[in-house]
Amino acid sequence: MVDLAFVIAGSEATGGAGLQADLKTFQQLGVYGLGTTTCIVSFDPENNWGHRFVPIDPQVIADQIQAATAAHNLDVVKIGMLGTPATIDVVAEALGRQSWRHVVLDPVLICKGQEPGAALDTDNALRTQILPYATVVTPNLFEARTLSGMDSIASVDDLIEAARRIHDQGPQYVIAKGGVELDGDDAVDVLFDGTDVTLLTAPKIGNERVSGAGCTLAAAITAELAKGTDVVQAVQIAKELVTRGIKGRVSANTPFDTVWQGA
Ligand code: PXL
Repeated sequence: MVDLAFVIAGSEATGGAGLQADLKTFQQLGVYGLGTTTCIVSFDPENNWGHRFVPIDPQVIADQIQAATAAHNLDVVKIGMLGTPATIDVVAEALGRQSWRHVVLDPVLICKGQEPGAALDTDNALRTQILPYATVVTPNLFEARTLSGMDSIASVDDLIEAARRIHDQGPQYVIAKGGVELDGDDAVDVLFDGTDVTLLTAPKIGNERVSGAGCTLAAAITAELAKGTDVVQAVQIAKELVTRGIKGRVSANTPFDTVWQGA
């Protein structure tokens, strides 16, 4: 029988990130995926590819989750972009309605190209209402800074400290991603399970961020967990898939290339 994975995330209309990247990743790893749309992001090609963001009505989000969870017995879910406190309310309520073997949270606080600082209420709602449900959380450097409350993360040691502080807020596993923003030749991710720190390193592939890398990493972890893979191995498989997907990236007219999950 095929394993199932559920994702609650935003649609990103160019196909590079969000729900589209998540479902492609599930398929690539041999997992049957289904998704609930929280919001619709349409980059604006006439305005420097800025984000046009439309939240889905909370009742419609609740309806989608009801349909998905009634149709299938789901126990592994990825949470991607939520975007508003009202969305976070309805998703938190749904997470609390049943038990989950794994909740993988990609704490999308802001997308590439968006103005920071506009969304403090959303950041706080994500921290207090969703983070405690997460078994695995995958912050990038900016998100790790926000969730840990640290002023700056400039080294791998800082990243480890951030992972510890985020772990204290509930998740069993924290994967704090250094990416291209942390200095050095390697892309370093820190995996902290409350006891041990594991460093995952791969040589950086250029110094440009690639759209969909974070979504794809968390989705690949989710797919592997759905198949019963343990967390450490799931993270390793996910990192390899993302590294291949960045090497084989799809170029576009957008300012960012995008990950190719099928590479
Ligand atoms: O890459 C983060 C991300 C996640 N989800 C959606 C997005 C983006 C970035 O644009 O639009 C829906």
